Amino acid sequence: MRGIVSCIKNGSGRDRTYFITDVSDGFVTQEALGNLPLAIGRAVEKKESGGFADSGTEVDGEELKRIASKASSSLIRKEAYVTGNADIDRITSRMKGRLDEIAALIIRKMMLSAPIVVRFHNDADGSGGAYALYLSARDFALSHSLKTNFLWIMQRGVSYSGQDAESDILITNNYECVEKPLLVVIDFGTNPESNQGIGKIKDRFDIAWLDHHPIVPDFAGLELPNYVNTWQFGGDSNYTAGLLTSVMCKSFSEVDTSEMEGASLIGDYSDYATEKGADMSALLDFVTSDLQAIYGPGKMNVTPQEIDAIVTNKDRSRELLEYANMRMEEALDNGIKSIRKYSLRGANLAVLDFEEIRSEDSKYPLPGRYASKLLDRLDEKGMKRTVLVVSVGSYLLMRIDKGLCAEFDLTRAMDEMKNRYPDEIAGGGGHRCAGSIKLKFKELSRQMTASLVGIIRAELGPKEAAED
Ligand SMILES: [Mn+2]
Repeated sequence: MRGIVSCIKNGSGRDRTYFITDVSDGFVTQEALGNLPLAIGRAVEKKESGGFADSGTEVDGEELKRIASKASSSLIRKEAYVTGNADIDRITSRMKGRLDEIAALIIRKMMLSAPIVVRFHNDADGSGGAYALYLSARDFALSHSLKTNFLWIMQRGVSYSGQDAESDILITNNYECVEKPLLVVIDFGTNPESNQGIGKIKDRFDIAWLDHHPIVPDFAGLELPNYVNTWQFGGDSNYTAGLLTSVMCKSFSEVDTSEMEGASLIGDYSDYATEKGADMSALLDFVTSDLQAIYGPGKMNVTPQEIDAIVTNKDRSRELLEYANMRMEEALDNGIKSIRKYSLRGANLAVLDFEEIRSEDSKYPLPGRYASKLLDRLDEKGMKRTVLVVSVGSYLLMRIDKGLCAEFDLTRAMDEMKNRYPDEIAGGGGHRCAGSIKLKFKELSRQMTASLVGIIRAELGPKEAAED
């Protein structure tokens, strides 16, 4: 084999790992350990005795990138992925060109062993997308004999901060490659709070950003060449980031990711959700939120490799699912006991302080998913036509029964709150049936909950107070 050094990873001490790209015989990469004094772009020959020898020639880095670009474009699959849901497939066909470009970018980085940092939101949607990318990339790397350098980071916040950018620069500083590193962002960050992070990273990394959150004005990511958001293509948040990422992967891989697609739709309460992926969704929610319960104390990050180890172990995943369901049931029972109820004209209002019932050390269940489940549970218990307000930290989450939200639009209550309390409210968003308000300080929670309750009661008719 004759190859070119495309990437070098500097280990601790003096050890270096060389990633060698063979362009003569298809496009494969190899890993070689040792203290070869080689630089990027150096051509090497594989020795019969093993290892590599310097061939004494060099290849221009630009030339190598050009060859890799051509090779990656030629591997993009022409046909668009079809799910069978006409609405989804229509949006997919509009995005195909953009998704192909992102797919080509990802596989080019893989071909040159450049570091790829994947940051994904820690819910069923974000982690489902990351898991789909992991399986697709693993399959692609195996079938093309590539050595890749993926780094997976689970994102707890909703923005890509300056600190995130600094951390990504630091961890990829160990690599010296012919190509820039790649940052892949899945299911978060479409807001101006990400602008600082984007400013720091955009000249040092290529960036592929896959999201489905409503686009906020002044968000700097819109300028990025590989920012893709379903809202730009006539879609909305129902087309989830996990689905978007899975569909993008279909441009270079045929690996079945339908479970993750279904899980992402269920996890984000998409209108496109079916029964498909229900267990995967519950499992991903649990695995990504209560890391301590699964992996022991001090565990902060979870990678798709770890998710895969659980998913592919039937006994372990069944056991975890049962445990997760039991924990959810407990939290719902406690929630039902702790809510405050108000009767309105032809409707109900339920208010819950989630901090009171959620255990301190555990992040499970996630508040958004919990609020939706609690609303379903109230309905099952005969409390129909309910508006639910759940306060947690500096957030007020709202959910309305589907029948009732045809008559009462939650965005009206949110707008009213923003108008009345511009100094207290940092932001908010959602739609007719579900939404959230972010407060500037969590200490405002009680006062703002009371105001929101007042607005809803005024809107839906102040019946004789029947508080209990
Ligand atoms: Mn999402």
